[in-house]
This record gives sequence, C-alpha cells and structure tokens, in this order.
Amino acid sequence: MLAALAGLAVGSVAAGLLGTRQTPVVAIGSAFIDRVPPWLKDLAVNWFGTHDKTALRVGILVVLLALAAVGGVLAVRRYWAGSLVTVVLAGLAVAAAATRADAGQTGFVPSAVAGLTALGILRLYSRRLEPLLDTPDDGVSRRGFLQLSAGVALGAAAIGALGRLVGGNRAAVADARKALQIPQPPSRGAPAGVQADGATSWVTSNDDFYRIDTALSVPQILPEDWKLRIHGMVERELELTYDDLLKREVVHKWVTLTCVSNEVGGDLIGNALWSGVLLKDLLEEAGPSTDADAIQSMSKDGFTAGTPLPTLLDDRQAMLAFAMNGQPLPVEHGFPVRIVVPGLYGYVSATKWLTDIEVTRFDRFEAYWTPRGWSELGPIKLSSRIDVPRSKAPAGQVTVAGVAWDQHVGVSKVEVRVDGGPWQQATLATDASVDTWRQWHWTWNATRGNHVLQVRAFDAKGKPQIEASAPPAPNGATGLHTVDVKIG
Ligand SMILES: Nc1nc2c(c(=O)[nH]1)N[C@H]1C(S)=C(S)[C@@H](COP(=O)(O)O)O[C@H]1N2
Ligand SMILES: [Mo]
Repeated sequence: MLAALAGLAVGSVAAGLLGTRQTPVVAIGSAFIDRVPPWLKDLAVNWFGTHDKTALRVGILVVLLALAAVGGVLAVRRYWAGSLVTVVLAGLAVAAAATRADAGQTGFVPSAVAGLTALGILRLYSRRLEPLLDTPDDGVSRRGFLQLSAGVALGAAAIGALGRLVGGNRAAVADARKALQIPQPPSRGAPAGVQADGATSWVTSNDDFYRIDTALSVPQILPEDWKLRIHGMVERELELTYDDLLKREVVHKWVTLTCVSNEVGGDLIGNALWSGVLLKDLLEEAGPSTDADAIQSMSKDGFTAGTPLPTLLDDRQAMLAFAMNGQPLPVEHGFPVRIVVPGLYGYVSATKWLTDIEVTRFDRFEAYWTPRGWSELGPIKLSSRIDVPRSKAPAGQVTVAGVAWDQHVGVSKVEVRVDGGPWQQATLATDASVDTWRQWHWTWNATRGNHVLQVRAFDAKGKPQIEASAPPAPNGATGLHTVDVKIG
C-alpha cells in the first residue's frame, strides 16, 4: 500500500511538471465516468449529490489500496506476482490517460512513472522481507522493514506536498482570470422580485450556481492559449482568440440555465447575467451550408454537445459567454469561454471550456450524452418549484413562494393547491424576459396540522405543465412539485 501511495505521489508531481491533468487517479476516474452505466451514475448522484466527484476519487483510492495490499502479500513470496498486480494497475492508468481527449503527447507519463515507482519500492520491500520468512524473529530485519516503511511514507508525503505546489497551471489560470479586464454590463438591473424569507433570489450568485460536468479535474485554460475554431459545413472557417472575442460587439443577457437531470423540485437550475458574443453573428460570418442542421461543440476535455442550428440563428441570442454576473466565468463554469443557449438543457448546448464548433448534421455525429441514454434534442420543459415553506411553518398567514420556468416560451400563470383542493392563482413577479425563471408567491391561511402543497405552471400559450411523473432520463423530469408541511 505504501508503494502504491508513493507511486501516486510521484505521479502527481509528474503531472504538475508536465502541465497535464492526467494523474493516475484522474485518468482512471475520467475513463470510469465515461463508461459508468446510467443506473450507477444516478445512484452516485442520489447518494453524494454534487460531491459525487470526491466520492469517486475516494472510491478509486480505496479500491487501489485494497488491490495494492493483495499485490503486497503476493510479493512477499513471489516478487513477480506482486509486480504483476502493479503492472496491470499502472497499465490500466496508462491506457486510460493515453486515450483522453486532452491527453496530448505526455498524458500517459504520470501513470507510467507512478507504476515504475511502485515497482521499485515493492522490490526493495521484497528484498527486506525475504530474510524474515526464514527467521521471523530476526530483529535486524524487522527494524529494516520498519525503517523502509517510515522512509517511504515520509518520502511519499513530502512528494505529495510538492505535487500540490507544482499543481499544473491552476495558479497561473487563477491569476490570469483575476487580472482580466472585461466589458461590464451597463447596469446590473435585476427585477425587484419576491423577497419572502427563504425565497430563492432571482439572481443566482456565481458561488451558489449549481455545477454539473463530467470533469473530475477541471480544465485549466489560460485566456492567451484559448482558441476557437468554427468549421465543418461552412463557407469560411473562422478562428477566434480571446482578444478577438472581447473586441466584438458584446451582449449582456439574463438566462436561466437548467440541467436535464434536475428532479421535480430539484436545485440544478440557476439564473445569471451572461456576457458574450452572439453565435448568430459568428455563424453568419462563417456561412453555414443550407444542408447543415446542427453544431457539435467540443470542450477541452472532450465533452461534446449537439445543438440545433436554428436555435443559434434565431432571435434568442444564443452566445459564446465569457462572463457570468459581471465576472469572468469561474473556472468551474467554463473559463474562459462557454456556450449559453436560452431554452435548451445544458447537456445539449452549454459546453464549458469550449474549444471547437463544427457545423454539421445530426445524422453525422452523436454528442456525449446521446449514446448514454439521453435524447438528441433537449428543449427545457415547463416546470415549477415550491421553495418556502419546505417543511414547517406557524399557523396563520404563510407566504408560499417559489419559481417557475419555461425558457424561451415564458410562464403566464402559476397555481397552488392545498391538500388536493381547488387550484388558487399565485402572484407572478415582474417578467425580465421569457428566457429567465419567474418568481411567484401566494398567501396561505394555514391551519394547524399536516398539509400537502402543490404547484403547477402554465406556459405563455396557456398550456399547463405535465402532471404525470416521469424521471429525468431521457429528456427531463415531469410531475408536480409536492411538499409536506407541518403547521404548528
Ligand atoms: N465541458 C463540459 N461542458 C458542459 C458539461 C460537461 O460535462 N462538460 N455539462 C453540461 C451540463 S449537463 C450542464 S447542465 C451545464 C451546467 O453548467 P454549470 O456547471 O455552469 O451550471 O453544463 C454543460 N456543459
Ligand atoms: Mo445537465
């Protein structure tokens, strides 16, 4: 186990020095994420929520240490058997790292170096342990074994600490992000909105914004290294740098982003002011072929999304965003540039760490989530959520409040009912645009006892949301958000 830990420590230093994210654990974890069956992914998200990535890292470590222990026991009598375990594990990591989208030429090196380190230490151990097999009471050999262990443990800890220091270009990217001067929105004017205690604020701060992606370790891209290619079925290929982007006409737009995995009543949704450049302008400059019906956008880490071309060319102001609530995009939210398309779930549109846009046809590619059981097209479904009260309230006048959304269509009405009684109309807060969620509130004369609150929304055309319960897969959950409240 110490040999394995020392290998991981050396591997992480190697990754830091080479400026790759592919430490052995990240390489194996990323390969695992790409192959995990949907039921297991859902289970992990249910158990660990947005801590699922930490859980995966811990899980990999535990399994690795268990296998290392087996290898260690084998190596006491037969070094080759123990080293075989090490070689297989390191080989898996090397293969995983070498096949990542952003592996580069050196992505496999940290895993290879980790394997060699572990093999070397295992060899030292088997030498030390051989004499103990014949004379278990030999104090000198015992001391030698303990000294070696202490040395390896200390060395691994020191190298691990060093690994944190040389941790890739994380620090450089953070500094570059801080130093950026980006065009500011004219005024941050958010509508006044509903201010009830515990009501969700209309603007979601960058820190509170939900984060969903497949990146076990977030891509670190310096703005000066960022380049976007727009190519494929176009008349003229475009290549764009970060500076080119900032020099263009900038739009600022409130858009509510939603994840298709959001359960009824869930919190994988947030509203922010995005600043960026219209995709319509860029695509028209490139001149898409009349045969094209989609773009495939690609992230630095190989994630892809397929977005219908018409949603990028119409008036909804789909954009290449570089700022979120007046700040350069946080690294977790796609720094330096991502896509934001009002009305579409994130998995078919909102590519973070964007590096490539191919104008193409849906019948020529499959985006990341399509072969994993999610629909090719992902328009956001009309939905509503109760935010207060969530569990209990004192008897009397109780403010029931929440949000409803149907991006790019709009919400016209929200209704609430108590204990399955008649639907009652809630008051809607001011409408910023059809592309954002809408806050609502309703005053309830609550009596003592246990009650059930439900909410439903209507779209701009007066159509109610779907009441039948359906899970998030394959294209978004439906059903009424239902909350049990104890009034006392
Ligand atoms: N590179 C990359 N971009 C991505 C994803 C991803 O896994 N990788 N996930 C998408 C999904 S499913 C959603 S819901 C949104 C979430 O954006 P956020 O994390 O900024 O809230 O990002 C989208 N963009
Ligand atoms: Mo998502």
